[in-house]
Amino acid sequence: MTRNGIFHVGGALAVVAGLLATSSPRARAEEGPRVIVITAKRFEFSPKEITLKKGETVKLQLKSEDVTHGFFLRPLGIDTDIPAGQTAEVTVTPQEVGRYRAICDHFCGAGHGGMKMTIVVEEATGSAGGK
Ligand SMILES: [Cu+2]
Repeated sequence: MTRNGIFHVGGALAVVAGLLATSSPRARAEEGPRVIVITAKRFEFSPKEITLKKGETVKLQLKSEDVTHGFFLRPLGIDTDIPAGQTAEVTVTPQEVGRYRAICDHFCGAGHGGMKMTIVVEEATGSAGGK
C-alpha cells in the first residue's frame, strides 16, 4: 500500500516534470492566439460555423483532407489556399461584429460552389444578451 502510494506520487511527479519540460513552447502558445482547427474536404468545411470575439486574435488551422481548397473571406482579409493534404494557417483579429461567409475559392470539383462556412464575430464583452 505505502509503496504503491509512493510509486504513484513518484509517477505523478514524473508526469509533472515531463509537462514542465515540454511546456515552455506550449505555455507560450497558450498566451498566443487561440487555435481553431477547420477541416476542408469536398465540399464542406467542418465545423460549418465558428464564433470569434471582436478584437481577439485567433489562429485558424485550415486542414485539407483531400484536394487543394481555398479559404476566402474578404471582410476579414483572409484569402489563402489550403494545399492538398496540408494545413494552412491564418491569423486573424476581427474588428467588426457580424456574420461572415467564408467560401472555398479554389475550384475543387462539382460541389465547389456550395462549399462555405460561417464565421460569427461577437462583442468581446461576453454579453450573451439577446440572440
Ligand atoms: Cu472549392
